[in-house]
Amino acid sequence: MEKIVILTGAGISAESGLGTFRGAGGLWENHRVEDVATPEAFARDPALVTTFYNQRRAGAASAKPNAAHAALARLQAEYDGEVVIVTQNVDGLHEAAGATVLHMHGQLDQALCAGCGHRWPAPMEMAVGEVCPACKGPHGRPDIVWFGEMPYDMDEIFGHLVSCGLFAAIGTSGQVYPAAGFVQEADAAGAHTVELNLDPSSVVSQFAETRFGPATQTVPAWVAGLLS
Ligand code: BV8
Repeated sequence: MEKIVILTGAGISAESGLGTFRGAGGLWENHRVEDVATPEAFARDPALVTTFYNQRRAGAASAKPNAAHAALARLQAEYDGEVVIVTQNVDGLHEAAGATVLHMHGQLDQALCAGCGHRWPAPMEMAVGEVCPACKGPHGRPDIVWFGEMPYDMDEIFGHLVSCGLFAAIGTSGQVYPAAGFVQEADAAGAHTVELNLDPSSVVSQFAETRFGPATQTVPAWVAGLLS
């Protein structure tokens, strides 16, 4: 069966209680996320950025996967072809539902050493100047891809986009690149494209099919159709 590639965004975790970036909750303590999620912000005010991620990590740790995460894990388990899930989200809800995902923007429960590149499980509360367990330098940072930084796994992701038969984007506003450009790649490779969203994204016109509504309703129905 044809390979399915699925891109998820903050909207799939909204019904698990985690805020989205550009909805009403798109601000954090009156900061635009774009202004906090940058290497410049971290260099300028490491305490502000460290607190931002400590709060996000605590929120994500207490959140539970919802029916949409569960439906995608079911699709991966039962579909008799490859199902590749690429998430822009930094929470661990896809894994908690039993799915395997590519975290193109990193993940909250991982720490990265800006000095030696070592990665380790992030403590719930990271300190400014978190000591790296490998090089012992005070260079620990959240293992998150900030604006202006190169997302992870891009070669692997593009390899999937050009060889899939079906591409779906779920709960993403289509405002951040390169993720927002994935639909164009898949479409150019001849895949069928579908957007599942609460509201139309900025790139909705590039999708062959759209399904509107909350992810906990649209995703299980979509998966049931694929598996029937
Ligand atoms: C890169 C981690 C190049 C952080 C994130 C001008 C200046 C500078 C840069 C740029 C520029 N123009 C373009 C760029 C590039 C930039 C970019 O695209 N900027 C935008 C703002 C214009 N991109 C980058 O910088 C990327 N890197 O380009 O590198 C490069 C090249 C060579 C060498 C080096 C570098 C890196 C971008 C990654 C940034 N990190 N996340 C963190 O999480 O703290 S981005 C962050 O926002 C998220 O991860 C996500 O990816 C992104 C978008 O958010 P969404 O997931 O779409 O969520 P959003 O709130 O926007 O939308 C929610 C959606 O859900 C809505 O559609 C809503 O309707 C829907 N929804 C809500 N509830 C529900 C629902 N749907 C269903 N059910 C519901 N219940």
